[in-house]
Amino acid sequence: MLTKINHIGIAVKSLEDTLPFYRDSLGMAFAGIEEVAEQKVRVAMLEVGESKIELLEPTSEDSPVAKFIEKNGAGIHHIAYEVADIEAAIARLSAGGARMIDEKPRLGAHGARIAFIHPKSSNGVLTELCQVGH
Ligand code: CMX
Repeated sequence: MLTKINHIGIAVKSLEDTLPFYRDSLGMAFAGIEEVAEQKVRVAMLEVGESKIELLEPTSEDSPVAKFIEKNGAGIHHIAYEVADIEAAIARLSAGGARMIDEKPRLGAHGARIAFIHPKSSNGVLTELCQVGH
């Protein structure tokens, strides 16, 4: 069902303050910044081989990422796995008793179709399914 790790999401207070470490010190390829208004985040994408690191900066106090930082501080926020057929993956997880935050896919950064699994039913790790393309 899963084809690879698409990205790891890292919650940060400021993209501008954090980017130099990932882009310049670690030498990751910087692929740009995108605002995902629906999620109230600004996202910086960095490429590591086939996988990506997504730096997530909240754009408002009621962003899920702002709430996460307030509780835990900056750090790893979620892991995203790529799937070939997101509807089939959601159906299989739901049938197995997983609690889906998104019962239907929605649009994430770069036009990917995404759906989150609640961390309470994925061992404390917020987990994203991600279908790139169609
Ligand atoms: N990883 C692990 N656990 C998390 C978590 C995370 N990222 N975010 C919240 N939790 C835990 C909390 O610690 C809390 O646990 P306890 O009850 O044991 O204290 C529980 O989940 C409930 O958390 P909360 O702070 O009360 O927050 P909410 O229930 O309001 O929301 C969640 C939590 C996961 C449902 C919400 O953040 C969500 O819908 N997330 C998916 C969307 C998202 O994260 N978008 C940002 C990224 C967008 C992108 O990548 O494009």
